[in-house]
Amino acid sequence: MTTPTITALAASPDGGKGLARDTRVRWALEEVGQPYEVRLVSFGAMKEPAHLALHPFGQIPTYEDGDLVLFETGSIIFHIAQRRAGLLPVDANARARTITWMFAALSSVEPPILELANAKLLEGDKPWSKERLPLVSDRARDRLKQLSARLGSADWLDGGFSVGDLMMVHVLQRLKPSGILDEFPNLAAYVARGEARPAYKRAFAAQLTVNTDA
Ligand code: GTB
Repeated sequence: MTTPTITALAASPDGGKGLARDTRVRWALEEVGQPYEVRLVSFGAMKEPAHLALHPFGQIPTYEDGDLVLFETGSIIFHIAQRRAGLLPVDANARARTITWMFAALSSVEPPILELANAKLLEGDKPWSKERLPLVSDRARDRLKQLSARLGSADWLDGGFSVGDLMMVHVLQRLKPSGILDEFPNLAAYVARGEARPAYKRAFAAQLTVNTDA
């Protein structure tokens, strides 16, 4: 087996809070015990032909393993989970449900959270921003209410910890500064459970080193 290489930002705008998406890929690799290498790229280099050949949208992370080049964290993490044991259940139906949660994190939960982050970061200075923000916050809140109801008092979304939880926890982390996550104590505890995993701690520490070794 070769050692895969992922790309990450040379300097993440969050200064090492683990919110850039290489962290979720690092976490998956740590969970399955797969050693990996990291190539750091600047915002400028991501838009250059060499990186665009790996990632059509000029983003990180990418994943290279021999002849295989992948982009999109959903695809990368699914590939990692399929290759090595630990993140996907063996039972076929449980596996299908886990994959469903991974898609749910990316397709149904991440978009309203990103919308809120963008409304604050990119549109905060627009004259209509103040009026729009409550609507965008409520959309994220509504989705979390539904997720909270489904999680209930369970530790994880479907049985034991899986790639569905890994993706969901990383997606939810982005909401922390808004205070909305804390409105749902079971979801806040769910995120804290994910962050307490040794594999997460290793992934977090690795990205932090990049962002503090200037
Ligand atoms: N759908 C893609 C995936 O899941 O892989 C999205 C990838 C993506 O958006 N990557 C970002 C990127 O390359 C890096 S994470 N952006 C550059 C661009 O689009 O030109 C970026 C990031 C930084 C900081 C925070 N934060 O502070 O909250 C969150 C995310």
